[in-house]
Amino acid sequence: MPHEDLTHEAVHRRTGAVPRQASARDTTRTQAPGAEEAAGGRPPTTAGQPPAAGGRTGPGIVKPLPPELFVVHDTNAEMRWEAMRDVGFHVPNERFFVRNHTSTPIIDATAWRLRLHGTGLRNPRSFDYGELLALPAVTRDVAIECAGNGRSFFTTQQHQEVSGTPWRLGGIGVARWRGVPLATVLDLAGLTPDAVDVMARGLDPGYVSGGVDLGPVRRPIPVAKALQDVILAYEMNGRPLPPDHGHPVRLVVPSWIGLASIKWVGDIEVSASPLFSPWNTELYRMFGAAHPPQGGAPLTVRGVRSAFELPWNATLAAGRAHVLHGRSWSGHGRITAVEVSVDGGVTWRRAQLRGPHVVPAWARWHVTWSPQETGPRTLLARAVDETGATQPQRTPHNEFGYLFDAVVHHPVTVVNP
Ligand SMILES: Nc1nc2c(c(=O)[nH]1)N[C@H]1C(S)=C(S)[C@@H](COP(=O)(O)O)O[C@H]1N2
Ligand SMILES: [Mo]
Repeated sequence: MPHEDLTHEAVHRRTGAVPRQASARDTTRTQAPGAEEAAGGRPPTTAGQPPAAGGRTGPGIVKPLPPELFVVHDTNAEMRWEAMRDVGFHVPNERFFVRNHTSTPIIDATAWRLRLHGTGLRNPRSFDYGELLALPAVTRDVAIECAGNGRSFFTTQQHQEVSGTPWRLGGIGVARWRGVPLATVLDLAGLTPDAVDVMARGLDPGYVSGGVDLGPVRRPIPVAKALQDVILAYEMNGRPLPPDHGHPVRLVVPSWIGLASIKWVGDIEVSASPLFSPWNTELYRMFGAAHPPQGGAPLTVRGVRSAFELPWNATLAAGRAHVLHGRSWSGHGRITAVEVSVDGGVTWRRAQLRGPHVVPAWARWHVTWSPQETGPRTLLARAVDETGATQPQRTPHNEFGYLFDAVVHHPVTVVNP
């Protein structure tokens, strides 16, 4: 990409007006320098199954996806919220949602290298797995949530057309991540004062969209965020990262959209000029009538959301007390209050918050409900966080259906016991 283009785009990006098509075209040819090297000289194999007789392929996910725990959407697997009932604060690795642009690569940690390079480093260098594990580690409870979580409600609640995976609310999970602060490895690689962007690249197969290979999943984050709280994680809930969640090493970017938490990291580019990829120009930005004509700024912090730990269309017996459990979360700050309505939003009552609420994770709550009459009901939950951010009745439309934060209408049926 010629330098003038970069400068030009930098100006646009800072004003939230990255030209959509031009930038996508400019970046599609970008190769991941050293991606093969980073994989230890061998291209990783992937979990994508060979096409079956009917030409159908598997989702490219390694772990079992039992239908009582997951809803599979193409290459992705959504967690069923009822699977969190009677489960603790963390989502077990076997139940954690999977969002893959392509398929899970199988990477040999002993041959793996993490290569740091770019104009923002004085001392570009590599780390192998053992070197990374030997560095001082941190452990944090952090949610990873897809920017598209809740997307299906644009259609079902707001009767609007959007494109992308039709998640309900199961595109989120909280795990206890252990790894090395990204700041530590950037420091060891001689981060320069004029570095502005840090872009990790995945070792999964390139993402093909509309017949164009967009290359490996990658998306820059500003140096300030990279130094603040980002982790190069190698453990998830006390176990080595499972293949589907980024083995051997992934980024964990607290409070930001899940895309920023790049899995299967092979190299990290640190640049003294702004970096671009299709994932911060063409994708993961707001487009549509409610947004700037050139598109909104690349998405970062997630909004407020709430979910019941109940099946969709759950049945509940009349004349009994039911404890309705749920969780709420926000990328902006601590959840301070949750209200629940069992009559479609006519009346609301306070839910009881319980247990810890670590800011980049979620808060658990419950209310008791004794329905008397049988028939269909709509349950609603809405949360407020410490910044005053709450859940609106409607989310302004955007073409890709990102960041649906409106109150979700959860259907249940009250039946005779
Ligand atoms: N290399 C790579 N990293 C990736 C992705 C991907 O497809 N490839 N998907 C991203 C998206 S969109 C999300 S929401 C999260 C999902 O993380 P999980 O699959 O561990 O739940 O990973 C992110 N990191
Ligand atoms: Mo995502």
